[in-house]
Amino acid sequence: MKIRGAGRIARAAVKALEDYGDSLEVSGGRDFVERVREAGEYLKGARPTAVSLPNAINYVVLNLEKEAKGVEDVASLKAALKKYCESFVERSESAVEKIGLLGARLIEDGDTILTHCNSEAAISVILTAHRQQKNIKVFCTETRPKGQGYLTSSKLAKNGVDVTLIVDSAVNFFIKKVDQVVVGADAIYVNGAVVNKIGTSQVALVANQAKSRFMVAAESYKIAPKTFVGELIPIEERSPEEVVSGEWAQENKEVKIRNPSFDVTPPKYIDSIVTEVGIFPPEGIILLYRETYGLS
Ligand code: RUB
Repeated sequence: MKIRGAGRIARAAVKALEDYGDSLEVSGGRDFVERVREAGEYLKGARPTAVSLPNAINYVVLNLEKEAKGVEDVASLKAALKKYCESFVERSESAVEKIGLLGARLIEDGDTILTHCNSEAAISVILTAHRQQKNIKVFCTETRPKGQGYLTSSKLAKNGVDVTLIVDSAVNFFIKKVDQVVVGADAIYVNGAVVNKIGTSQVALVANQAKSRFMVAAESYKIAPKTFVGELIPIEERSPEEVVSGEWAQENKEVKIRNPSFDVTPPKYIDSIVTEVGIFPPEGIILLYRETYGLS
């Protein structure tokens, strides 16, 4: 939890893989690739829900494997690993900028926006609209239990945006004032359902009822390819200590505490998924999947 947000998690993982590869002392190319592959598998276990993490590792490792065929010189494989890690990081950072530009097109002057959690991509949309002189107001949910909304509201306010911090349970109270919800994603199902911070689906339900638009801002590498064959994305469950103090838990041992960190918002509650390669209705994500993974 020192590194939060699916995009940052993916970039941190490939940087760790690059450092690990650089520090490896091995005798041959095959050994090098094998050790990098193993380290990649280990890193993938760090955060089970953010599919950006395995997608980033796979991008680097598969490209390294291709380049490594017949190459035994470790120095040139280290250089290849560095090249692919850096190209992922660059692609990821530029995606956030492009999403900002595309998403801001859907924000109108005078709009009131609501965001949940702390998403670089969602913040990019909001800040781009603000920089384009659109007069916007933003509600940020607190995002219990980790309070990522404090980070988001602080960042937006420091950039001059008119921000109001609210508790998560106040979303329905304020929704009538909200023109558009903007959130990020940890993973996207091929059918356009979106996995994001716990509470996102509740916000979506409320927004749908109030006829507020619902935008997801997410890099294309958050599409989870395994969902094409019906696999589900695991939902990370964190420590009860994030929810209550140790002292309270001790005094109330009979109370069970659950702390799932993410939930799934069905496509019917989503108006647009803004990626760096275009804006899609949730039903259109399958096209992006086909383009990326080459299925005919
Ligand atoms: C963060 C979270 C974010 C997404 C998207 O959860 O749910 O909305 O990861 O973020 P946590 P980004 O704090 O538990 O990691 O757009 O930055 O990838």
